[in-house]
Amino acid sequence: MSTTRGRFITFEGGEGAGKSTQVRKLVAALQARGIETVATREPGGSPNAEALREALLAGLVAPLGPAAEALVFSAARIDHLDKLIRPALARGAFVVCDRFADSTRAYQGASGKLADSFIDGLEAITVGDTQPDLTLILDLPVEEGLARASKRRGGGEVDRFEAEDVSFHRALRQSFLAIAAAHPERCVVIDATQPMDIVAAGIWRAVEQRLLERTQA
Ligand code: T5A
Repeated sequence: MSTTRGRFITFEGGEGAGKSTQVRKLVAALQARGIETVATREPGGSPNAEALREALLAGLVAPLGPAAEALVFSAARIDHLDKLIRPALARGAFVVCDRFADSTRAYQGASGKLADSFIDGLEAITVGDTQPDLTLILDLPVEEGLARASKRRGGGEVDRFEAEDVSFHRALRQSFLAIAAAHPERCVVIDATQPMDIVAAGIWRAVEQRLLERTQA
C-alpha cells in the first residue's frame, strides 16, 4: 500500500461537451507514464450507483423534484466514494471521474433552483474531505453541446436531462463557470469547441502543471 494519497481528477460541463472522450485520452496518457489510473463516472462507478443511475436517467426520480434528485445522486456518490474512489486514492492511484459533485451543484442546485446551503450541506456529508485535486470544466455553447450529444445518440431517445429546454442548459453553463471562478485553485476551464486533440493537449498541460510537477517536486 502506498503511503501517498493518489490524485483525484474530475471532468465537468454540459451535455455533449466531450467529457467521456477526454477521460479516455487522459487515462491513456497517465497510464503511458506508468501511473496507475482508474477511470470512472457519475452517476455510477459502483454496482449500486449504476443501478441508481438507470433510475435517475430514466427520469424515475424527476417527479419527486430537484431536492429528491440531489439526494439520490448523493446516495449513489456515497457508494461510489466508499467502494471505488477512496480505496483507489488510498493505494496511491489516480482517479479520473466523468462528472462529480459539481454536477449536483449545477444541475440540481443552480438549474433546479435549490439553495446553496442545501447543496453545501449535502456535499459536506457525502464528499467530506475527498475533494477533487483538479476539476477540468469543458465549456462550449449550449447549442453545440446538444447537437453533439444528439449526433452521438443517433436515433436513440433523449435522457432526463438532455430533454430539458435551452434556458436550463444555459443556466447550467453559467453555473459551471461560476464554480470555476469560485474555486480557481481546483478548477481549469477548457475551451471545448476546439478539435479533440487540442482540447486534450490543454488538459494535459493543466495536469502536468497542477499535479505532476507538484507531485514530483
Ligand atoms: N447529472 C449527473 C446530474 O444531474 N447531477 C449529478 O450530480 C450528476 C453526477 C449523466 C446525466 O446526469 C446528470 C448530468 C447528465 O445529464 P451522461 O449520459 O453521463 O448522463 O451524460 P453526459 O455526462 O452529459 O455525457 P455526454 O455523453 O452527453 O457528453 P460528454 O461525455 O461530455 O461527450 P462525449 O465525449 O460523449 O462526446 C459527445 C460527442 O461529441 C464528439 C464525440 O465524438 C461524441 O460523438 N466530440 C467532439 N466533436 C467535435 N469536437 C470535439 N472536441 C469533440 N469532443 C467530443
